[in-house]
Amino acid sequence: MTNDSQASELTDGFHLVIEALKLNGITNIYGLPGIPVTDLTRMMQEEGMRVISFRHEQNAGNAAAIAGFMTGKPGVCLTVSAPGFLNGLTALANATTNCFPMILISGSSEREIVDLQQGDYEEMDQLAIAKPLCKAAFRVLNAEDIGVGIARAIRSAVSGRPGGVYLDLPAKLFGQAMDAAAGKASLIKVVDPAPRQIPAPDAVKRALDLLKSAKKPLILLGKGAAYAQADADIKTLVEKSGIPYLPMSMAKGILPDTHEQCASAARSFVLPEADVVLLVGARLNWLLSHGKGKTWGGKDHKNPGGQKFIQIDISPTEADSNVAIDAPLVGDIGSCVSALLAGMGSSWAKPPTEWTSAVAERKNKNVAKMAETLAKDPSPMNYHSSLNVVRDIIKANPDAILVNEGANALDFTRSIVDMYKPRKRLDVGTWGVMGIGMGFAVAAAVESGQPVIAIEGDSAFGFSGMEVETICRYNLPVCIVIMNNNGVYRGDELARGGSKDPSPLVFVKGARYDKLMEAFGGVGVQATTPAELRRAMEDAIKSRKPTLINAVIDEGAGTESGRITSLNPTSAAKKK
Ligand code: OXT
Ligand code: ADP
Ligand code: MG
Repeated sequence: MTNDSQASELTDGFHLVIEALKLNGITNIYGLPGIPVTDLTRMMQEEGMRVISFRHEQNAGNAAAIAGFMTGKPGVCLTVSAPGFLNGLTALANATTNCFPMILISGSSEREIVDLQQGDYEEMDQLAIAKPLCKAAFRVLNAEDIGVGIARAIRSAVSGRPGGVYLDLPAKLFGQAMDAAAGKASLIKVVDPAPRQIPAPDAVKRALDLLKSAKKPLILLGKGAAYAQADADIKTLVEKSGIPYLPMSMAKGILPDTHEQCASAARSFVLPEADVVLLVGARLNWLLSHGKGKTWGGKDHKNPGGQKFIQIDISPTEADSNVAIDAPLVGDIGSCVSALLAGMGSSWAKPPTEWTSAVAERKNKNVAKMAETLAKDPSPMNYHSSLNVVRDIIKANPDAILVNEGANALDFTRSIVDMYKPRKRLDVGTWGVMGIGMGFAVAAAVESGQPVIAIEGDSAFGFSGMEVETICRYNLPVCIVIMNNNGVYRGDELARGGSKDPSPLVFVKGARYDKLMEAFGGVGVQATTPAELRRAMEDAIKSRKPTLINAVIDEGAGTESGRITSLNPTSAAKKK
């Protein structure tokens, strides 16, 4: 046989990347094309992948990250080199901070030119820059290593504590040819990418003994509990134990917020009063005042309140990061919760009624107070009267996904709008970052097919607003409601020092964000009353047409930084 007759079929880097992703069930790509990945996006589409092309990489990255949170599979963002890569990096870092599994795949310039700093097109040592901002970072130089590179990226993103992973693919890799059969054989289908981690029996016993000893126990559910998709067992744990529970923002809906054991409306009562707190996928970071200080009944911000903590977390080093954890339970939430359930047996004693009645009393008082405020109909609308409408719409459409960002627009929505199902509330998360809105909304619609309602502060919306074109282009069932108060926190602030410029905190008054949606063929509505808002939201849900409602809010209704005013340095200094 001559060499010619043996000529084998060839494949290349482009196709190996595509096949490796598809082999691992990854079919949605969030990205932005350009050198050197333009053809990759075309070929991905040709090969049956869904490529969602954005207007800015940060939004594509946020979309990938939240797709990871929603599905438990890594969301993939694809960017061009240097500037595109950097635009995607904020989302990668945010994914890592929030424990969302995501892979940022970026094209890059040629190693030999970058390393000698000879000024290549979009030259940058991307791998080195990404490393401190993600769980793991890899570069693939040879086509035969693509399978390993993608397998390592997937495993790193979803195993243990989930997070962001960077995968660097230099331009030259894509065109590299190799024997097709050898190429196929080099790909890896990752087996058991997020292995269960079973907690040790003695740790389970320690946790149960502590929980049993409690007079005023509390369960705190975090977004790790939502991510873990152990919804049925978590519900059983809460109900079987009879313990009041408090959901963190993105854990709302694991059990319906209307559940009788939900203590959201008694938050500032239960935290300092509880004696034993079971943390399920929630960190004692700033959102929980680091487990100490007045929030927990401590004397001042340096002192804990004397609670004992049980912490379920997949990361063994999370325990003791802020205060002592008396019973760490290391493992995946599904396995830990089912081990607790098994250990509780059939005769678990519910908490003393003095405790559950006290919680119920405080809760009912706050719920009644809230109902009174929600019933008011001021003109102009305020956060309460407009969000009362959103509350009804979500109640009627519990499968809809709620995306939420802003300061007042965030905090009021969290406390006013009840959630009924898990992983339906997606928001600014651990960093309180603005700019997640449209990326999250796009991915939520793409991944779930459900209607998406994005409640956006007018400032928050500005960070990703251009993606309304993306929403229209893909005809996604997204209804954006801009809580338009003409500014950051408030719209009524005046300039200082006799300046002719506006205050740094205000925007153009009476802006018509609805026109922005109309520019791309979507539905734009101006709403100045709750009735107008309700009609527009109902139409949007029914029609599934991209819709933007400019909800005009009293520009003086908000407070500085919403509920976290005390974190501003001037307020913090005053308190000392
Ligand atoms: O118990 P009490 O009495 O205390 O009452 C509580 C509950 O019991 C009660 N409650 C209820 N009552 C009755 N019924 C029910 N169902 C119920 N549920 C609750 O309500 C209260 C409050 O409850 P909550 O919310 O649970 O409790 P609390 O004490 O607030 O919880 C504490 C926290 C810390 C857990 C919570 O506050 C929280 O999760 N906060 C998150 C805050 C956050 O992340 N904020 C976003 C960042 S702010 C700032 O940084 C902004 N920036 C700067 C910037 C950022 N972030 N990013 C980037 C990239 N660049 C710049 C900017 C630019 S915000 C912002 C824009 C702001 O302007 P916008 O126009 O967008 O928005 P507007 O403000 O609307 O103008
Ligand atoms: P929240 O902001 O809602 O309080 P955090 O992001 O602070 O939540 O905490 C989430 C925690 O959940 C992280 O410490 C993370 O390690 C943990 N976690 C995520 N997924 C799992 C899982 N499957 N099993 C156990 N712990 C998990
Ligand atoms: Mg605003």
